[in-house]
Amino acid sequence: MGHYKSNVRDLEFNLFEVFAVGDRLGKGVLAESDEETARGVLSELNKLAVGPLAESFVDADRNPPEYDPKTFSATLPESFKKSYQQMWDGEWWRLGLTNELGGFGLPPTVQWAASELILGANPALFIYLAGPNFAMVVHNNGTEEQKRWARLMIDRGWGATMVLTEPDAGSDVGAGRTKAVKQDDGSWHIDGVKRFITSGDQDLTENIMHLVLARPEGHGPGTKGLSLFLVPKFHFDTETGDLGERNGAYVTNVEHKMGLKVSTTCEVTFGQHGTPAKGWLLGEVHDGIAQMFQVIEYARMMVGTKAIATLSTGYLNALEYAKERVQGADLPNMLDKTAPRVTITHHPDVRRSLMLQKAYAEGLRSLYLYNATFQDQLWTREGDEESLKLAERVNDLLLPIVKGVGSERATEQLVQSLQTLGGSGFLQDYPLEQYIRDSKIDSLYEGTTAIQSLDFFFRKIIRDKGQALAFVAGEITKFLDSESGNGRLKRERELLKQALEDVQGILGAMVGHLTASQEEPRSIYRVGLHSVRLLMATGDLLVGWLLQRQAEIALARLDAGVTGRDKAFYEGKVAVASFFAKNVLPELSAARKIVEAADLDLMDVDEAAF
Ligand code: ST9
Ligand code: FAD
Repeated sequence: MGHYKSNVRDLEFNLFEVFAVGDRLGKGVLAESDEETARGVLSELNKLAVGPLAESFVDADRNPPEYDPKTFSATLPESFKKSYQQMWDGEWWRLGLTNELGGFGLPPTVQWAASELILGANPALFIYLAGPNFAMVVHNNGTEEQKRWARLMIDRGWGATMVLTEPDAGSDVGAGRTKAVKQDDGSWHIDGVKRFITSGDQDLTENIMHLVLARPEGHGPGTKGLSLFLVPKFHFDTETGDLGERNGAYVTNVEHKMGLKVSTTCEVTFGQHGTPAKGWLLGEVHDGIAQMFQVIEYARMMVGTKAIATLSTGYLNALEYAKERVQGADLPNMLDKTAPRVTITHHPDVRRSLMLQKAYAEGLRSLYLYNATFQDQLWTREGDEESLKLAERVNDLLLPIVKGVGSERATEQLVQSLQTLGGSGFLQDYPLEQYIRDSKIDSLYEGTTAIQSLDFFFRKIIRDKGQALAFVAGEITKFLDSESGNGRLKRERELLKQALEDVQGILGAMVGHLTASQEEPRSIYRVGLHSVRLLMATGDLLVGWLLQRQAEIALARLDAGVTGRDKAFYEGKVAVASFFAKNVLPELSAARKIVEAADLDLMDVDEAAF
């Protein structure tokens, strides 16, 4: 068996029992798909994921890409290329595309559920598959001519990159200095050095389309002065896609990293090696940051899902080990030196840790799929303008939680998964250490957690005037007020109600700090000191709520008399919801007290005193 342990049962439970995705299928743009099609896709992809895709996961880590400075090129390990080819040949790249561009006609919920399988088995494979999806952004924003290029990108299987970061412009993208100079033929010459560019070079595809942010001469400062340019690695015949001359965008370094090694992270130098780096303005409009955010939104969802996928397989590996590892006596018999030895699942602390891992793995899976239900509505365009606008707002609100909380909790809980294996977890015989190394990046790229938390507070709550948040809070309140569950999980509902009040309390205090900053500008530091706390607390609230929604369905199934594996599955759903409510949600009251008592002491500490 390979390293990857998927959880298709839980994916299907979320899709068809919790979020009733089946009701959407068979209509409009989803006319060609029904529940059976969706289940079939998951089942087929699962076979590929646990087998051929997972197969190169370890080898590609131990034999990372090689960079040749003479040819400015990166070569990937053969094992990985084989996995990629199998994924490509299976046409899985169609999964995220609209019908118009050759997609499977499945909604985002099913797309993301399927994506989890690739992201859990071998995340870099998914990342190298960016070409078709980025082509969709080119298609949506491009001129008629560029729409044709988008189709070439898809038909010829080109790779693609998103190029924002520079040595002095990381979180602060607007500090970018790479410039663009207009040419008489309508193209632009790009000049500058970008760093940390994922998939900047590889030998999987014949061409790579770089989506580059650069500042046209004379444009103003900050992100608003940036425009988005299409810069191919090779020029191409715009009718046939046949390759021409090499363009002047060269990979001048490939980084050596802690993890996710097979995903190349490149320095890309534009226009500084004797050949101009020619680019074309996307859509012939200067709207670069907004256009790039269409890519970023997709990538942030991907990064959160990647982290959660890895956490899930980490937990399932730990669980399998714990069920077999015999060590020590049962605690009540601890003084009896002859007592039978038990598997470590008998030890309370191992149980506590495993249940917490399960809570975050399954609760966060439910969260990214809940987020995707709003993307479904945007995909099908069902509902009136107002409800579509709301779906957009709620999607925007949830994205930093999926990305920020998903990655932080995955990092934290994967360390616990490793801990479950004791010393063995530290060995490369098990996948846990690689999971930790490969997923650490998720809290860093696509905007660090601090950036997600500022986005969440300032843009997704304050600028939104709390509308999306009020909708989600309303959904939780509806759940709290409903009578289902026959009075069971009553205590858990009370704890959830308290958690909702605590998050509202945290937010109220932060809005107060923000308002106070109009009189006392330094008060805004109080927001910055606690924005990550707010993000994480909201994540816990949503995980607690979604686990209880799942438990409610599970109780109904149990009442109906399910047996065997289903019985165990549903009992697990009730147990995990109850555990999370009792063991995690009360911590939000402490978080609230901290934020309500926020002061500026920390900001007054002299740097020398750190
Ligand atoms: C990176 C890549 O890290 C990592 C991995 C790449 C992998 C990609 C591969 C993807 C895989 C795909 C595979 C598909 C396969 C499918 C197959 C299926 C099987 N939402 O607040 P302001 C916009 S890349 C939307 O003033 P500042 C908006 O236009 C590097 N838009 O910002 C706004 O204007 P307005 C990632 C937003 O202070 C404008 O920006 N780097 C949002 O100027 C200005 O906004 C980062 O992420 C939003 N949330 O700049 C940088 N926010 O207000 C992180 C802003 O008028 N830093 N806009 O609407 C930040 O995000 C900063 O907050 C900042 C600040 C740069 C935005
Ligand atoms: P900095 O911005 O210097 O941040 C350092 C620390 O300061 C962080 O903890 C951060 O949270 C904190 N910080 C910074 N600003 C603030 C603030 N205003 N408020 C609070 N805290 C703050 N970029 C691309 O363009 N394309 C890619 O394909 C790509 N792929 C990547 C792949 C890898 C493996 C890596 C490591 C990076 C990649 N990046 C890519 C770049 C990535 O998006 C940035 O590293 C990230 O946005 C953070 O920028 P930075 O590294 O410069 O850190």
